[in-house]
Amino acid sequence: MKTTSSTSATLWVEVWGAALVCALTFPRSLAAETGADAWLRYSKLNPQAAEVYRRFPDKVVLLGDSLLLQTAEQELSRAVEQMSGRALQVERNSSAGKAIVLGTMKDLRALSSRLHPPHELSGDGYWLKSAKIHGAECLIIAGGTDRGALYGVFALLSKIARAESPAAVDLATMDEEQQPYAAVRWVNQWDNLDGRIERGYGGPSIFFADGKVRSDLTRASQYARLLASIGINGCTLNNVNAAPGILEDGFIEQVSRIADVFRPWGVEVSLSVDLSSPKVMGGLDTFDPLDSRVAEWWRKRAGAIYRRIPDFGGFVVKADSEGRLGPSTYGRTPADAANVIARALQPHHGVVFYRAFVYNHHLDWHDLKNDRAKAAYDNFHPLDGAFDDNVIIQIKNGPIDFQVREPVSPLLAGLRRTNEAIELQITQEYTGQQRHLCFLVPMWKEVLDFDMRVDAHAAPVKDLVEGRVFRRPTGGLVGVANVGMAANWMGSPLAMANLYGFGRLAWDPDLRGEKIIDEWTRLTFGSNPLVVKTITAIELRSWQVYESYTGPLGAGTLTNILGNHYDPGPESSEENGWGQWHRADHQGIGMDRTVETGTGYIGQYPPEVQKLYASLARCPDELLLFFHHVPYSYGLHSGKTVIQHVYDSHYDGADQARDFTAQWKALAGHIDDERYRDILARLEYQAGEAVVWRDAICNWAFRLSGIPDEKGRVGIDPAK
Ligand code: GCV
Repeated sequence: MKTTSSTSATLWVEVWGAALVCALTFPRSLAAETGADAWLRYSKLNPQAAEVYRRFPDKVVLLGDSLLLQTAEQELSRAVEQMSGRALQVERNSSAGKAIVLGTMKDLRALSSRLHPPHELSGDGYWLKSAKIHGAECLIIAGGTDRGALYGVFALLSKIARAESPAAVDLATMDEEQQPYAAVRWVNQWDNLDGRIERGYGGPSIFFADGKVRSDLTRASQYARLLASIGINGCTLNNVNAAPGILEDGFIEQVSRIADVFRPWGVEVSLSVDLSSPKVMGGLDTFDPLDSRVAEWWRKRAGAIYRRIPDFGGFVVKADSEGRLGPSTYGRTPADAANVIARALQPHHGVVFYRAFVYNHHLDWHDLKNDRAKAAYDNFHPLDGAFDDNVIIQIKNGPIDFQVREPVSPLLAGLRRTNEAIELQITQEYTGQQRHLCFLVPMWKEVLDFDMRVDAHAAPVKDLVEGRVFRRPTGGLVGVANVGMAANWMGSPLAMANLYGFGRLAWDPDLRGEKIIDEWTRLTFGSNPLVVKTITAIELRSWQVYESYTGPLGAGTLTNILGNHYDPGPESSEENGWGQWHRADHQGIGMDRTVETGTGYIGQYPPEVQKLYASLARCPDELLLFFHHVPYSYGLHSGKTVIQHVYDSHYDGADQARDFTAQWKALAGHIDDERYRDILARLEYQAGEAVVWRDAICNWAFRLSGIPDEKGRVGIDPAK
């Protein structure tokens, strides 16, 4: 740590001035660019921005010496130096002179009792405040916790890097208090111990290779920094389809090395566990959760982990799902299984995320009453109140499986006495696998804002998962991230907007999608107005464009579900036990999920939502085929028939995908060549794939319906 004493404000200006020259002659955005820095590039400031910040203090006063505060100071110093060329001096616990004062609220009160934010900071919140301390103008960065102080540093740096308006970062007026919306802001990685990542499109695991933890954890440490910068506080390292060996002593030892590189960033590590571990790796003859030997086994394993990793977060469990063993083997419930593990973790303050993704994938498709969408609610609603307080039920946003459009899972409103977290998928499994552009924040916003109308009162999903509606002690958001060794983390530079957006929404679900993508674009590509306008416009359209050529009207993503979850393959969903049916035949299309004539799924929602979806007159077009089976000639609210909508949306979508390429070309010379060419190639590829999708789905729909396209693009109109 640097401990030099003083540098004058003049030097600040001068060094900043030198940085300007540099910025004019060699802007970072035209330098070699791998995308590895993601949104933490800290490019040299442009002259206007530099002018705004030149009055900032040149000294940091650190109120404490915790690991996290040291990280916060180092991040601040490094970024300021990178952006301005100026080295900050660091002092400890001194309060003399103009300074950036960095610490917790507790430390700050000890320094000056009259300084307090408008609302008491709790947990990981922070306060950025310009104030006089002992007569000197200071900028305070205070956290409710050490981690909150780190978040405050990242927030300030983001403002500077985005070159926000002078008013927003004016030293004399700054006063911003932020509190995270949800306590749980976690990511899951689906990394296998052999280094492959299930549904990962950014290369092999940054944690594991050849059955071991990697010896070089540089990337893991960089990932923790990225996560911390957007307020993520937990990361599950391995696939929910977990290998039992992860709990062996030797492996725990290895995992502790990952925890060591995550700790300075305040990101807790956790592990996915296999429920059959007590038998498969522990040598018992059972894994029955009600057997006392099994309880003791989990207790001992938890103890072994916490001895090595005192800040370990907890376990994630996938059981009785897609071939995984679970409590049903012994006639036990998910509550029995979750609680036996929760009780082992409880003395150490760990939590269990028990996934609600429990369903039968051998459903009889002949039976029109069968419905996979009902599974989560059917399995978990009857157990409401039976889970211990350190259990969190992790619920996918929709009732099927991360399709391009689904209604929200009714289970989100179906647990009043149980903690819950919503699981969102950042990695684009069903949404183009990072080869198609699909910015998911607009979709997640719709999900989080959806009002479940519980007991006839407003109950948006964001409030349900955070625990506000039913006054639960904890809850939040979990995102399946699956970054990998690819230099740009996710395989595509533009896909990183989804990871950024997830973190920002977990921190504040009320942020507008436009604001999130504007922030991300400025941090990732700089603030050139043409660049910002073009990238934000493309990203904001991308989900709807992808939807329009892959899965319109709520029919699900019409992809090959038996293979790669990527190519068009609508027939693969039908006539098998997986239950992702569209029930498309020569008469009509869609799943009848009404209570009266269908599967009864709609009955799982609170009454007002039931009414919305049950009524053909009110059901929104974009979910029509999720809830109703209708003839192809059925008239939508838009005035089109279902079949004409399918044709039109596929042609529109493919056209818009082609337009993305044209829009992108306007950026030639305005961003670095590497990313310009990489993204252009991706968009050109996507435009071609959109045509493949368009033709495959339109021909399939024509073959089934026999109804030609009014515009003569699909099939042959016998009348002409
Ligand atoms: C990790 C889907 C995916 C699987 C995934 C599963 C889950 O079915 O295709 O790869 O398994 O969801 O979320 O458990």
